Amino acid sequence: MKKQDKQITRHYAVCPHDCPSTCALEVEKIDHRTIGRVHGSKDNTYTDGVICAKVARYAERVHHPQRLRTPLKRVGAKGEGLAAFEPIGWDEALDEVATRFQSITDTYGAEAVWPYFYAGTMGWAQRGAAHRLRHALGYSGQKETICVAISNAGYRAGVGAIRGVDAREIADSELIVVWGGNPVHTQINVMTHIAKARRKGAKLVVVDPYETPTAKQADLHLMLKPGTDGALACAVMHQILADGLEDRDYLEAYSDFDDRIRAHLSTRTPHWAAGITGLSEEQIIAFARLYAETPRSYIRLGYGFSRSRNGASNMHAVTCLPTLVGAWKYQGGGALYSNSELYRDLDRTPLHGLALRDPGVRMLDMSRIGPVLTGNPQDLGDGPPVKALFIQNTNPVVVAPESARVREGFMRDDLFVVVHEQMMTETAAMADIVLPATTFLEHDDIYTASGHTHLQVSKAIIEPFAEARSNHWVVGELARRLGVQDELFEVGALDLVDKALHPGGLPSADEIHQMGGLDCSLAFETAHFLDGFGHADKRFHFYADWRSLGDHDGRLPEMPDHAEIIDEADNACPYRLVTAPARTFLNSSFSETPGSQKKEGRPRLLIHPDAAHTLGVDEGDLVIIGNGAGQIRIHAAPFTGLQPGVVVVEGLWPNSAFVDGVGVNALVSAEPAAPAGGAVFHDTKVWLRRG
Ligand SMILES: Nc1nc2c(c(=O)[nH]1)N[C@H]1C(S)=C(S)[C@@H](COP(=O)(O)OP(=O)(O)OC[C@H]3O[C@@H](n4cnc5c(=O)[nH]c(N)nc54)[C@H](O)[C@@H]3O)O[C@H]1N2
Ligand SMILES: Nc1nc2c(c(=O)[nH]1)N[C@H]1C(S)=C(S)[C@@H](COP(=O)(O)OP(=O)(O)OC[C@H]3O[C@@H](n4cnc5c(=O)[nH]c(N)nc54)[C@H](O)[C@@H]3O)O[C@H]1N2
Ligand code: SF4
Ligand SMILES: [Mo]
Repeated sequence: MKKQDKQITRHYAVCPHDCPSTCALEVEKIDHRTIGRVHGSKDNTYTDGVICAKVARYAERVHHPQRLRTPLKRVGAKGEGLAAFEPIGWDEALDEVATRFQSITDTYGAEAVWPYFYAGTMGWAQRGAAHRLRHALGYSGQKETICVAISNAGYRAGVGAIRGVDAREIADSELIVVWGGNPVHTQINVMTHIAKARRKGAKLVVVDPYETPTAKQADLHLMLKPGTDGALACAVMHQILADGLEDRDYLEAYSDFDDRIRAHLSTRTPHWAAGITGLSEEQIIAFARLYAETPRSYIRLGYGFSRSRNGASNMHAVTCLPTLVGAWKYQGGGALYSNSELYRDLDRTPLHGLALRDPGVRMLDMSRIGPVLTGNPQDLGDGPPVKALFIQNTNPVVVAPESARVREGFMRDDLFVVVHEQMMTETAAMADIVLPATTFLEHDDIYTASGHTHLQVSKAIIEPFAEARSNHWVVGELARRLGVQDELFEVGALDLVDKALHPGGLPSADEIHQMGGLDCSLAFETAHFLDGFGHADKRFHFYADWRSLGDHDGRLPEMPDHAEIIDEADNACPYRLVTAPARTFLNSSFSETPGSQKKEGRPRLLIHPDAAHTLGVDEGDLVIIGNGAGQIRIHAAPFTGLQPGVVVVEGLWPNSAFVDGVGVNALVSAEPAAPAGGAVFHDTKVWLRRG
């Protein structure tokens, strides 16, 4: 044993990234500033000792030579990176931010300031910091549409609540259907539990437009066209009804299924769906029979398949399946999309500063940050233009749709931008003031999980790097300078967490930390909806009430169906583009770490060999991908695992990683999906040309 190894201690922590797995971690601490390897905790029955490779080598990220060390003020041009900035002190930085926010408020009104955050950390105290500042000062609101708005609406339409069957039950399933998600990339722990079931003989079906590493492992891969899951689900239901395999007693007791739905589905044949999905009738029928004849069937619903204009309707159609066959009744049966409503007892009021909120303040759609910053009147409503941005935990210059417009907005000379970050991201490079942020290893927080059932508290393991400070601290300092007097800004992060735990009778933050997490799983009856679904009538709804979920234009079909509102390929744009998550990035995070860069290589266009042949391109040749919104250049990677009309770019790479410095979100539309907004990252028609 090396001398140094003796000093290594192991500490419990929680992965803060926007990943449904929210893993319980064991972090090797080398000294008060340094970590070693990160491991999955064996004590947490969902994590079960397994984590992804990118977080296992977190030392690469937390000790990255380019971590931001001090506050910075931009003295050079926007977008040029570190060289355009000079270090300043915290007081000078915070004073300047407060002065500018105040003068903008005095001139244009408080709504001209827009705190903008997302999912860099999922911890409630740090992530909610921007909300607390917003509500205390009447700054513009943020419609949170970039990730779960579409999928939440689709799941709620049928089930009536955002929770599902405990994923640990997958071990007892006989059939697992991974629908529209790629857990090998995006939440590895699902695969751990699937492996347990498969050792007992369970089958795996994957529904995905390309042959992902998850699909590679499947017994059956349904490689459909993007945006056509509603058609597939309807044809499966058609076949189940035609074969008489539906659970009539269950439907009667637990749903609003009736003859009108039956008659509607009788027209949604496998032949009809084959034409829409590009699958064969035989595949659809085989899947329908396998599904209906396996009682313990568990559908793990991904987010991916909801990121289309018709995504909510597709999500709803798929949730009808376990209801039609009564799979919800069985151990290891039913479905899970997200458990985010399991943690009802955690009080959001202090975490988001809701008691300070003025409901009259305007809301701006975060997915439309491009149109918002470029002054689109429909987006701004009757409020002022956005004159200042305060950004924490997100990298919109890379991750948001219509990135050319996002960039144009950030380039405005009259926009004052503050970015609180760990790294010099492409968003930070556009800022006037950059503030250095701590990582989860340097601050405290509480985490809920969408993929499992534990509430967890994580505490700092090492000292803050250089002058890095937490979101909570920064917001507290700004609030004080802006004259806010409220204890939410004065207490420590875990005191704030305690304020959220106490009203619901939950243990304290310290206690939850000591326990290594609190399992909030529900009793079988409730988790499986045997005591009723989430709607007032306690039934599952085959009839979706989209209006109540925000669809005032009637864009979505009431019954499960294929809604023809996607960006359908045509002569001018004959291909459909999917921009799926890469395995060793997490959204735009980790694209700076050497391990991830080595694994991912460079941005690649996955394209069917026949399509590549038509274009006259081979492996490594340049291709231009374009549509009405813009064009990008990228290297081709011919790949047989997709339909010839579909192409895939995995990411999220920085825009600068692309040949012309223009990234994939330049092609993605910011048109809000029905019923209530949401970014349509996988719903894009494009043309291709040899580059
Ligand atoms: N490694 C890694 N992990 C991540 C992330 C990451 O970027 N990288 N992102 C994190 C975040 S923020 C989230 S929200 C989750 C998302 O996790 P997932 O639930 O996996 O959803 P997505 O990652 O959006 O999409 C995954 C899959 O959806 C497929 N897909 C796209 N369109 C369709 C469609 O129309 N129908 C069907 N059936 N499938 C479709 C894509 O081909 C892709 O394989 O993952 C988290 N985990
Ligand atoms: N083309 C395409 N675009 C997508 C997607 C896709 O599938 N395809 N997925 C979309 C989805 S699902 C999502 S959720 C969004 C997510 O997009 P983002 O929310 O931007 O996600 P990240 O890139 O993981 O995190 C952003 C930044 O947060 C910083 N950060 C982490 N922790 C902290 C902290 O404690 N404090 C501060 N101040 N900063 C911190 C990180 O350094 C990182 O640069 O991207 C979306 N964009
Ligand atoms: S990114 Fe996801 S899989 Fe990886 S450690 Fe974090 S929660 Fe676990
Ligand atoms: Mo997300």
